[in-house]
Amino acid sequence: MNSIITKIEQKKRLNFDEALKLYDLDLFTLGTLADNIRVQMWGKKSYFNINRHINPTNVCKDVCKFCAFSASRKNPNQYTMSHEEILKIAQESQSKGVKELHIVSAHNPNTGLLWYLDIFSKIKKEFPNLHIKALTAAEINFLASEYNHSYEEIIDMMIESGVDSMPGGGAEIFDEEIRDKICKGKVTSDEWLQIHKLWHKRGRHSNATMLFGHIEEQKHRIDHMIRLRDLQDETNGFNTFIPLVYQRENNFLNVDGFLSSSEILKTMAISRIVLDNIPHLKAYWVTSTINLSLISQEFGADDLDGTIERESINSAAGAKSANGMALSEFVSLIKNSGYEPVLRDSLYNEIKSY
Ligand code: V47
Repeated sequence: MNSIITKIEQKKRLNFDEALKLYDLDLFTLGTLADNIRVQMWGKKSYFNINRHINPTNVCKDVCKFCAFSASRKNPNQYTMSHEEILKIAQESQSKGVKELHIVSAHNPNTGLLWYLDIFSKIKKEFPNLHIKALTAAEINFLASEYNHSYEEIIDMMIESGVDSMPGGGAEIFDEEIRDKICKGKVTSDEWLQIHKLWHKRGRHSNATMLFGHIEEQKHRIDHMIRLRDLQDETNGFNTFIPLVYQRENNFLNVDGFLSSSEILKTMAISRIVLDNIPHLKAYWVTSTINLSLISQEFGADDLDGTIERESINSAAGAKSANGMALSEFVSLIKNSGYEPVLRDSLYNEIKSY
């Protein structure tokens, strides 16, 4: 173990076996190693943005077992928003100071391709200052296969319609055996990585998530991180890594028990150490809880996402995030935890320090 610690201190890259061994370290040693990296990169700054999540439809062709958001036997309330409804939300958001719209839908085969894409041009035309972070690689894969387009064609249409960056959703866990058990039929791991690669090749940025705390093992998380690290070496297009803690209510996965907080913090810290080429690590308070996200700042995380305003995907599965958080509360929570809240834009340009 000492040789692994020395490697980390000398900023040398860890291989799969070394990274997996980090789970054997005690929490505080691991936290200190990750915190040293975080402080060297970002000092005591904790980034966030003022954002609004919009989930325009929950009608979905795919059946991911962990998902409580899509309309199904467990959630019979189907909805699909009109463009007018979405524009109204964009209008309200802008007037409240929102800087980013995070727009992610289910895979609805009934709307047509233009319903998905035209809304972005309409938003850009009326609200050119709002950053549009939209369409996961899973949605791009769905649109490409449903409407007979290549990934490149869908990506070009997104750019023409005004999408600025891509969110990190749909990555789940890359290991093919686990992926088959939790979301068979959806975008494959290679396809997810290929779509982000093509997006990065257009000079655009994206994020990457990892859904953990369900049926995967520690080795699958490390494998996931290393596949992302390999792609980042090629493209340098990922801004942020976001470990999402699995929420277990109202879905078909039947996982008993939650991950322990120390396992979540260890995974945060290991992510910071292993992903030496992805600049930011997000503690997404929606799935980690706000308290654990604040503690995660000492375990490598430098970003707490944002105020969110509305959230449907994780709150459907039990997260306490349906109504977001007030800006003043968010800022004082970060300050009171000993960090410097820094309002950022979607590409991490600093707007204001509190
Ligand atoms: O891809 C679905 C996850 C993701 C559950 O890019 C669940 O900045 C936990 O990707 N328990 C969507 N997670 C959210 C997402 C995201 C969130 C915040 C910021 C960014 C970003 C991206 O939510 C899905 C899926 O992995 N999810 N069900 C669940 N039961």
